[in-house]
Amino acid sequence: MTHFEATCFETLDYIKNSYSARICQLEEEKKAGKKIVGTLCLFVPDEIIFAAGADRVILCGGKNDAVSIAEQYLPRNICPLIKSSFGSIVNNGYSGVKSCSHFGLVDMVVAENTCDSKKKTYELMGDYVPTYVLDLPQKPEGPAAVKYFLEELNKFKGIMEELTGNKVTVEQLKKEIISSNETRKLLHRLYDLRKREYPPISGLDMIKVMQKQYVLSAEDFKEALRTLINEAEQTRADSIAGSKDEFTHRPRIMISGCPMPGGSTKVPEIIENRGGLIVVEESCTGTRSFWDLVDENKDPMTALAERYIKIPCSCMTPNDRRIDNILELAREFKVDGVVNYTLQFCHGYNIERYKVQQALKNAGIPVLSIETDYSDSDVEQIGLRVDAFMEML
Ligand code: BJ8
Repeated sequence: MTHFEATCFETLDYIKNSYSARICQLEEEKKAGKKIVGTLCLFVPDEIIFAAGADRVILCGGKNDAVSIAEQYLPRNICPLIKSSFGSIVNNGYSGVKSCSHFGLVDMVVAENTCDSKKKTYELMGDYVPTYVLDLPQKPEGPAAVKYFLEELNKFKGIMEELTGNKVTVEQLKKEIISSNETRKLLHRLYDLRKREYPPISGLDMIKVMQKQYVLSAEDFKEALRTLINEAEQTRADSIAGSKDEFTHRPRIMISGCPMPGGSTKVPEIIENRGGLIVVEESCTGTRSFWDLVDENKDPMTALAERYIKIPCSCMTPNDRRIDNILELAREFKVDGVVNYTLQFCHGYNIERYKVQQALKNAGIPVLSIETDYSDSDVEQIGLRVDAFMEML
């Protein structure tokens, strides 16, 4: 038994094993005429998709096996997240081998102009699945950025209306904003439990839960969160599933950087198997996906534009908000050290590493930077560096 099997709640098993049930659900929805939208980035507001009566799945790839397929079409020196996502789409469409069943079910991909690798890949993706690209201002501060993004979101709303044949009403948007905010609040509650000295859930399990957000329906994810929180809240504050000793003296770690889509758990596994305890993730598979709520008292489209443009992605410049968030999270979650996690060839996060390291150094928080891909070739080497880092904390 690993240290963390002791943290498994029943709901965690349900969440981890929910993939096939979700595929059946999507197939049923399609038969009933519902449209399925695939997204690859947090900048695409779910609320607009749901308000149009469509369902959505998040298509970001985290598996290494699709990378080599993509490399037949794309350069090797782009990030594995893009290669994995594109490899799965190509594999589904042409070889007849389904690597990810939900790729074959989407009626449209809604993509976004973020990093160069993504936007150029989307041009190729359009040959395999109808693809709509949402544009973003790259300087996120100030009213001009919100105004531009609002115009883009209004165009996107029109695209969703065309796809589904349904009008997106103000009432429906407000309802979806409230519903998505409920999920965000539940995630806040779950993350609050991780602030305990002995969190009731390991970082690795939490990351697997966040990865399932990509696949599960919004309602099922919300329901699973409610049950998981109930189970977790019932654990004693001073123990983790009755195994207090296992958590004594474990350095509290924040992971910050690139997303970790489903299938990519290499670095968290190494950290927790070598004695660390991940208590928070500053990433798009962590706090960036739920931290800020959408204002429920404003015109819904304006509120969505204001909330989503604030996501501190490294494609934005300046992106000081991310640095502020990292420092704030480090304080709130009482972290002993930060693992700055980046994917190979992700220039945005790799360049931003310098600012992150400087800010953490000034705050007296140790940082370990790991740049990796989805393969297992560097597991030993990362393990040695993590060991040395843990010794320091
Ligand atoms: S909002 S982080 S989900 S773009 S890792 S593909 S940035 S080269 S995934 Fe992302 Fe949206 Fe930003 Fe979040 Fe490019 Fe970097 Fe690859 Fe990335």
